[in-house]
Amino acid sequence: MTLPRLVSRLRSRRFGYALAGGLYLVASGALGFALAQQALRTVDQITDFSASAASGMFRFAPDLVRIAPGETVTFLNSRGSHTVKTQRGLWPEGAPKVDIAGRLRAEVPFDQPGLYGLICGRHGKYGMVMLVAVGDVDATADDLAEVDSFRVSALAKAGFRRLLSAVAE
Ligand SMILES: [Cu+2]
Repeated sequence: MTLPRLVSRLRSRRFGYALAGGLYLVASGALGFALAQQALRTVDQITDFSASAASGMFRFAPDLVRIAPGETVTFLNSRGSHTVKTQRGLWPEGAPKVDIAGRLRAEVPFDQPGLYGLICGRHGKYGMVMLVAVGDVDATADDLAEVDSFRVSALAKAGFRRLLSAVAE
């Protein structure tokens, strides 16, 4: 083998490694992003007896999810005591209601833009509520005022006000 040919072969191998390394980084980055996005859309229902307050003992994690229309949220652990239910008064008109109970995993597509309030049937009284914001929506002062009329506990109202404030204009 001539020297120039050897050099060119080494070069191409090095280039090959670099290319493979680059592709690996891109692929793992894309996978990491996809997993992170999926994690953001997975809501766990938590019972944590080490929490100091009841509102922390029973909670949705995360309790605020922002997604694009048509995306799906996966709800985990609606078995046993936790449920996931539509909060009347905080739901886009005509959007299908959510009522999850007795399921380890439930996938819910949210097609219509808007603000979706969800409450645990058992622990809503302790403030176990959450909000799904679909599309480019912000809560208005009217949305916040509307919370007063909800037939839920003071802790649940406080939870909805906190979540709506977080997505306020
Ligand atoms: Cu619950």
